[in-house]
Amino acid sequence: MFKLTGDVRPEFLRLAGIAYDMLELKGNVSIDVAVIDDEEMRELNNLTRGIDKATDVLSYPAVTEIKEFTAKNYPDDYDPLQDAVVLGDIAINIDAANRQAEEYGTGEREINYLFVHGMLHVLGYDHIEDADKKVMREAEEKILGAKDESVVVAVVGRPNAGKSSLVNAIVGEKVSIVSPKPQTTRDRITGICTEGNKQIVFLDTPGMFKPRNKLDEHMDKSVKSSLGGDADVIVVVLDCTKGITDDDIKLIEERLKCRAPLYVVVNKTDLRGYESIYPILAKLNPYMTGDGRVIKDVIPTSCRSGKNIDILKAALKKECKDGGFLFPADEYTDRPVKFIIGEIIREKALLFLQDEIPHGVGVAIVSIDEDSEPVHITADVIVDKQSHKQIVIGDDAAMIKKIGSSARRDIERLLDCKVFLELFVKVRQGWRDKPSILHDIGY
Ligand SMILES: Nc1nc2c(ncn2[C@@H]2O[C@H](COP(=O)(O)OP(=O)(O)OP(=O)(O)O)[C@@H](O)[C@H]2O)c(=O)[nH]1
Ligand SMILES: [Mg+2]
Repeated sequence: MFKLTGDVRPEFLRLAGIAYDMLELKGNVSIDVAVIDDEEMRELNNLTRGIDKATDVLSYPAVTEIKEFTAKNYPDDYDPLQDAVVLGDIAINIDAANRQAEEYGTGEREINYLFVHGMLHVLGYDHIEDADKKVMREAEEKILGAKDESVVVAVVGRPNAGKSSLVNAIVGEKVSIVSPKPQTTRDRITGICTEGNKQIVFLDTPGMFKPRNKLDEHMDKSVKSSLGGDADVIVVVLDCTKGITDDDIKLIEERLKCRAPLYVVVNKTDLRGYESIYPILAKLNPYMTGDGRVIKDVIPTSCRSGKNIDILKAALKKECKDGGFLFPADEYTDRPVKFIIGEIIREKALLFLQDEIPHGVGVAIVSIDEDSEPVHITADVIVDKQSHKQIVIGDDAAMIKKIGSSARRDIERLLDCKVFLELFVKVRQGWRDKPSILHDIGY
């Protein structure tokens, strides 16, 4: 991923992202950008090059060789705070950009051009020889002319395989809650990853299972609608510690009948290592070669260590098609904040309650007072039975306090402000079968 520091503009980030994909860079990189005026540029030229001139752009490359950008490959240029290899600095002269704009178009376009020009210098491009100049010019035009593209990806698979973890890992934000319990995800959640001119829209779905009540039916419908053709690409997630079942094979066979390219992710490789993948590959083999529609790629991953997540991301970026973005570039989910807050509280309840109340907890946000300081949030934690209420509250209210304070920390990170979270435990018998309660809690 391409990071920027200094005078960061959204368009610079977009252009850097396009260059990153175009040049097929690997690992995290960063450039520091300064947007300065004539006077500052003259000073900088005097100081660093002994020239008394206000030029339009200056680049200071830090690395000379391009290989995978890891801390190991670049021990001197790796910045742990950014988790990126610092490629160098660029200074852009805004006065020069405005002067040149009269000749080349708008000032905005000229600033972007200067950014791309400077960035390519930092990446080793040059225009001393005519041949190099042509190559650099072509790269500049390709980057500046790239159009926005997107793809919709349905993530499916058995409960607990790591679908939500995978979506969160690629999006880089927690859009979908994760727990060691199967059927953590109850609804279809959209996670959005935008980098450069590519936008990947994930539909994270509940794991497949047989419905027992109205909530289950709702979850089942969410899966079916993602499978029903509104996705451009399907990613089937398997858990390498569980192997591959007949249900998984059936799902793969079904999906291969459709037009959407199919990827298989074999997750949790940190737990078992690659040897556990071979039996899975052996079973998948018939679906990986042949004349008809086949699995496009099988990618072993670990959401825990981050292994190969970038490979999957790069593959999905290649699936993006013309037609612009589906969501604004700075959004990472289509879910309202209220829903995510409820989900965070539910995640903590699932986490701390172990198996005492299997899936019996629902969360309804009663109010969010953004005018108060800290922001005051009130929520109901809904359980099925009176006996469950006591378990959720715990001795001396220890359990509900634990759920509350852990949820509060995550919510504060999400909202980027201090939060006062008040939780009430309520008994609503058979709530999973009551449409009105399901509606209240956002399903
Ligand atoms: N060790 C390890 N654990 C993982 C990995 N990916 C996910 N997990 C864990 O597996 C459990 C299930 O992960 P989820 O992302 O909630 O799985 P899911 O497929 O979305 O599950 P449902 O929503 O219930 O269908 C959680 O405890 C995760 O922390 C991984 O790569 N390695
Ligand atoms: Mg999930």
